[in-house]
Order: sequence, then C-alpha cells, then structure tokens
Amino acid sequence: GGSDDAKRAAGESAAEAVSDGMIVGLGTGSTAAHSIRDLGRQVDAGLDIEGIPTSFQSRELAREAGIPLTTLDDARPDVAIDGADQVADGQLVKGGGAAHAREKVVDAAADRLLVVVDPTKEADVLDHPVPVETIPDARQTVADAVRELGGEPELRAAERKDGPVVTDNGNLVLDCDFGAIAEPGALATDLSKIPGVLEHGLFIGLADEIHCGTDEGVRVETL
Ligand code: DER
Repeated sequence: GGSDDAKRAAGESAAEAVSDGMIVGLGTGSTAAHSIRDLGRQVDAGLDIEGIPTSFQSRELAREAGIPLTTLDDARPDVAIDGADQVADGQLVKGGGAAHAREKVVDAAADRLLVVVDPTKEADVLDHPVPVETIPDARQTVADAVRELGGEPELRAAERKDGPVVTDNGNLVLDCDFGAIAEPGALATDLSKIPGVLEHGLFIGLADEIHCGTDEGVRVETL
C-alpha cells in the first residue's frame, strides 16, 4: 500500500472536519486508524465527540485513543471517516479488512462520508476484487451466482489461523474478481440480490469527500 506519511496526511485531513458535539463513524483499516488516533489527541485537548466504531479493530483503537463510544442504538453519525481499497469516479471498493458489512451501515447512516486514501488506491475504473460476505452455508451457491455474473470467487484464507477468515458477524468472505467493472452500480445491485450474501464491498453513491494524502500534502475531492 501507500506510504504511511501519505496515509497519516489523509487521515488527519479528514479528522479536521470533526467538531464539538459531533457523533463520528470510525472506519476500519490503517488509513482510518490515523484519523482515530488524531481524534484521540483532539479529545485529550477537549474535543467533545462520541465515536461509533465499524469493527472490532476500530473499536479497540478508539478505546486506546480515549474516544468515548456510542452505538447506532442511541445515535446517528454526523460524519463518518473510512478508508477504501480502491476509488474510481467517487465509487469505492472496500472490505480489505473484512469489515465492510458494519462499515456500510455506519457510513450510510452518516450525514457525510469522508474517505481517506493514498494515491495507490486511486483508479480510472474499479477493477479491484470485490469482497462479498456470505453466510457460511451459502458459500457455494453464492460462488455459483458470482460466476454467473462473470466473477471469479476466491474464499479469503486466514493468515495465522488454519482455514478461512471469519468476520465479526461469523461469516465468510469471497473475494470476487470481475476485472474492470464498467457498471459498478449495476453489479452492486446484482450482488445484493444473491441469496446468502450479507454485504458486498461496492460502496456506490456513499462518499461525499475523498481525502488523498500524498508526500506533498492532501488533495480533497468533494463529490
Ligand atoms: O476494510 C476496509 O474497508 C478498509 O477501509 C480498507 O478498505 C482500507 O484499509 P487500508 O486503509 O489499511 O488500506
């Protein structure tokens, strides 16, 4: 991935948009982690916010950073800050951290979604494999349906555990390579219809700003 300096620049740029009294959706991944750490420093300095985490990882990081937490049972985010695996024309592929089901709920509930990336995530056309979270029993029928749509599904293997990655929701992830995705909106709709699919990593029409960190500074695109 991109340089940590670029990721930090993006993360801190988005964190600047957070002000007193806000409820903030806290995204998952190494770039959003910089936003969480920056917000923690701002909370130490007196910023009055509450965070809604999007994964086990972002919740633990927010607790370490000292950010008071709440949930969607009690609040709605004014702004969410989250990373992406790829951005093209304002549309996202997410799910590198297998957290995209809860991320999409929080990101969609936010008034504004600020996406934090480095230049390695930017593309002209989305062509990154799309993570699809499936209930375990439906893995094969979902894989069949993905192939029908022209994708090549691959069960995401865990690193330091024998067998597959298991999500915070107890499900499995298929990384589905469709090559270049000409109509991401249409594919998103088709994937959502597959029985057994809990959520997929195409985030269509959700991003409001893209903060792209470079070694020279941050480029902010408002959508
Ligand atoms: O899992 C996710 O959706 C993350 O946001 C991921 O897409 C980006 O993670 P990174 O900032 O570590 O590259």
